[in-house]
Amino acid sequence: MKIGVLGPVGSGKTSLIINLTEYLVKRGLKVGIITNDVVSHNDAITIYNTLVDQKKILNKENVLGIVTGGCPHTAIREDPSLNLRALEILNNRDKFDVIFIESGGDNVMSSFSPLLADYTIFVLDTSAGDKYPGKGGLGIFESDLLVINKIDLAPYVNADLEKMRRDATKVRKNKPFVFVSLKTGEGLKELHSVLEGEIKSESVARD
Ligand SMILES: Nc1nc2c(ncn2[C@@H]2O[C@H](COP(=O)(O)OP(=O)(O)OP(=O)(O)O)[C@@H](O)[C@H]2O)c(=O)[nH]1
Ligand SMILES: [Mg+2]
Repeated sequence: MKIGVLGPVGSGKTSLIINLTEYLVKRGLKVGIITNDVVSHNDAITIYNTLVDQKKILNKENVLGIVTGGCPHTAIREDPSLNLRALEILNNRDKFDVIFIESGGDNVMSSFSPLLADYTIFVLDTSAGDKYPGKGGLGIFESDLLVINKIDLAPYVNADLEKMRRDATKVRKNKPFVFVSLKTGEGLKELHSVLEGEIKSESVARD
């Protein structure tokens, strides 16, 4: 299953992928990761340092970093050729249950080409205030799962989580969303159970 993770700069995409990979690997799943950065390999290096070097739960061959050199949005939608090639390379290396693809930090209109992702997670940052998700945007409307992250920071920016809940319910209609803090662990149980359910139904549909 290919899971695309996208959202604004610094919202917690890499932190989310690290957390989810740890969770899934502990449950016996094989996970690969592709990161997109605009001008660096920063995210791939963070993932390598955490999951390969420190925690030793991933082989280094399971992580590929792409430098898009331009608009991150283009690399996951209009011209996904670099990411398609990265997927091909990973799939030639091993048989993965899940491959995460992290987009470079982008705006609320970004979305994944269906060629790249079977399932998409849009990550919002509560410390940017409570105006989103209410202001909307393609990624917020259409992602399969909206993760409203950094709720531990809400009091510092007067972000009203109930307003965010009402707005998310309204703009996403019946699509799911979860409130989490990747720092304190709040909400992660719900996030893990939503994701596990999706992975199970995808694998039943495939078999
Ligand atoms: N307080 C707090 N900090 C968080 C949380 N999640 C992530 N962070 C911090 O936010 C910063 C950015 O997190 P990343 O995971 O790198 O965000 P990103 O979306 O991958 O960033 P880019 O790839 O650069 O767009 C890091 O310093 C994280 O430690 C959270 O729930 N609470
Ligand atoms: Mg990142």
